[in-house]
Amino acid sequence: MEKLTTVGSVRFKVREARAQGHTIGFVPTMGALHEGHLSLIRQAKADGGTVVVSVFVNPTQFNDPKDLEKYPRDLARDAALCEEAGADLLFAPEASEVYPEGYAAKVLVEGPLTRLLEGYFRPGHFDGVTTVVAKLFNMVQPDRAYFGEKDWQQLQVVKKMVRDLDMPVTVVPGPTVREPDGLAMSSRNVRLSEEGRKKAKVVPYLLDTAQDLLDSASREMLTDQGPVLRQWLMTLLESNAPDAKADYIAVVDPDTLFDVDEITDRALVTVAVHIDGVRLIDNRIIVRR
Ligand code: PAJ
Repeated sequence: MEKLTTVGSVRFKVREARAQGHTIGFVPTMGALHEGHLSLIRQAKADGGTVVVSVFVNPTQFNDPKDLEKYPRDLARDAALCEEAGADLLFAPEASEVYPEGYAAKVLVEGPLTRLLEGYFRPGHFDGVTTVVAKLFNMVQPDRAYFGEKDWQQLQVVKKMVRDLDMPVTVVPGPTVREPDGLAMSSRNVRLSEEGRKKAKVVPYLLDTAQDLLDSASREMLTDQGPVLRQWLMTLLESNAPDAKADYIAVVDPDTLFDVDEITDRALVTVAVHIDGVRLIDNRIIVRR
């Protein structure tokens, strides 16, 4: 695996790989790699061709400067993990390479998809994500780019950007990887205290319970299961983790992210909860049976 830091060098290496007849799979990350990231790299590897991984803690997507400052960074460890998972090229540019002095362009997806949920609670976040992902796509020019379902809304926003701007890349989703107790892997989990880590189990518990609740709502022929479920889950959070604070618990259409009332086939349950000073997000598809 080769480590690259400049746009010029990544372009050169990608061009070389293409000349050898390889397609390009790309996994953008902010580092602090865990099994969630590594599963995307392995997925990319399994699809064949050359696999490029980027590690770049993108300053423009952090709406909270403290969050950016506290973001864990360990490039040597990340490089070793990338190599082990099968990456061919690691692209880890400095902030000045991505946003040189005087940089002024932005790529935005407008509308409810970026205003709802994460967009509401983290203003400007998705503008930073779409700008950096568009730039990374231009730098790497991948055939396929892999994004985790853990960040469901991000995945939908990136798909929309690609569709609306006719970007020649296929967005490939990867399933959420979880700890043995169900907590979704996240670079922020290391910030949880021992106590907080135990409390965090409430998040996957809520998502699992959501399916059971939908099953009983259907048996009782309840209508408006969306708002009913949301209320039940809110109550469940309050009783199981009284000091946790939910930014949102929502039952939405998986594509548009609009609240759903009647669940006719499937819905996405998505949550953002502050536990022990750490903001955790997670989601799960539930199905009407
Ligand atoms: P980051 O949080 O490092 O995540 C990189 C990729 O890994 C994203 O596609 C994310 O959805 C995926 N991922 C994270 N945790 C996962 C898990 N438990 N299971 C499966 N996939 C998981 O998301 C970003 O970085 C940035 O916004 C980025 C797209 C790199 C733009 O800066």
